[in-house]
Amino acid sequence: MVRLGHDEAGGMVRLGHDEARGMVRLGACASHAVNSPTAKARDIRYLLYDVNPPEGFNLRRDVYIRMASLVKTLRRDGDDWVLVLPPWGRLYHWQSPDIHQVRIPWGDFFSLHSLQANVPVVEYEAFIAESGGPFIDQVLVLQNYAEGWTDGKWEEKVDQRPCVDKLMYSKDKQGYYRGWFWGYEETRAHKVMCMSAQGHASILAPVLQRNITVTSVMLDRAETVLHDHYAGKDYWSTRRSMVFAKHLRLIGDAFRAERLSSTDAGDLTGYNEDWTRMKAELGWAKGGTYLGVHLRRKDFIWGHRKDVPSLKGAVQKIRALMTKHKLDQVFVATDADDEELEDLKRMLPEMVRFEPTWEDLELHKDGGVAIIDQWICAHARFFIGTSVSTFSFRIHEEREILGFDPKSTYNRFCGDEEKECEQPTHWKIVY
Ligand SMILES: Nc1nc2c(ncn2[C@@H]2O[C@H](COP(=O)(O)OP(=O)(O)O)[C@@H](O)[C@H]2O)c(=O)[nH]1
Ligand SMILES: [Mg+2]
Repeated sequence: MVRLGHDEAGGMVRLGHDEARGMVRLGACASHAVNSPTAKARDIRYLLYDVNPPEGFNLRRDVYIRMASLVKTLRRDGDDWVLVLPPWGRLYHWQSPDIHQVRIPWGDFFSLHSLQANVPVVEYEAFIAESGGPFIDQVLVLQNYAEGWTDGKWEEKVDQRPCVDKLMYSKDKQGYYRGWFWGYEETRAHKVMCMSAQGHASILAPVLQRNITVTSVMLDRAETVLHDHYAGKDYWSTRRSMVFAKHLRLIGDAFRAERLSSTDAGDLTGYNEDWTRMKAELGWAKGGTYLGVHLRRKDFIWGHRKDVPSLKGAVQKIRALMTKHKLDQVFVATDADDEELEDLKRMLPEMVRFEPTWEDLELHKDGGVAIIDQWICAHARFFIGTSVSTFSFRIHEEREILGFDPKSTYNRFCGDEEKECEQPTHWKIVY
């Protein structure tokens, strides 16, 4: 049985990167650069990372924020660290048949230019080209402490330790380590070791700056370390920089206009391509005249979770919300299987869904379609999501960025028998 964990609270124009690497910078101060001890060039170093295989798309987006924060910490003092974007693929939920879903670059889903304006990043293939081949100097497999929290006392710490779980890397005949490496079979690592870590992402900074001196370091099981400061200014800068790729936003916008009569001008959801200038006042955005719904099913119902409604319960809530907010349109994003989907269509015939053709799916993949669903939900007048779904959480954030009244965003379905149905927390953007 796969563990589908959700430890949310618990992580390209290269901005400044090309300059710092030599030419421009040295050129500017050539007169004293060569001999002056104070003009020591910063070495370029690469931070790679990967996440526990069963984790889904939206928790991985959260881990990116933790790693971006670590890179910012590393860059503050010492070398010219660059974050290498782990290619997407082999995700548990991405099961559309006959579609090749591995080695997908970040640029297919996100605006690299926007990511770059937050922290220097490169795609994995660019890393291979720049660093001279598919080699990673050192892999650190992060893990918890075998002994747990000693004396029930929480403290931040990091230590090299024997591997707790079976190592997912093995030595080849030449002595290199082979592993998954995002489906890049030719990639090899020179060294692998396990590291017990307990605390926020930046506790790794001293280790990476002092104990390890090689150029490229990969943190595997990067979700082990927590956010440096969840929902703080730095968290939000990174989150705001995760602008969806323009082609996906355009598809979502065209769908909104055609099927839901929703436009940015009419709904006050204007978007600035430059996220650093996007600062919408809360309550400003009105959204299209539809109810946005994220109804998470599959593994969320298999365990008979008490906080997830039956289909019937969900439809009752949807109808109640449509009446209350005087909305006659409803957009539904869901991962329901075919059987549930048929039931849902019967109970809620007016529901609008984004249904990709096979060609759409081949082109944009399950990840792109998920983003389009999120984008459309993010523009609804009122949104309701599913309890502790990171897919729903990312929609909350997107609506916060667009400037919706929090009352229209932080809502979730309750289980049919759920007594105390606590609603999601409002995380306000810190600019
Ligand atoms: N297109 C689409 N995919 C969904 C939807 N809900 C779930 N999924 C898929 O299922 C995955 C859910 O995993 P994850 O992103 O980890 O979110 P979580 O498990 O809900 O916290 C998503 O990444 C999608 O691939 C939905 O409403 N629309
Ligand atoms: Mg998940």
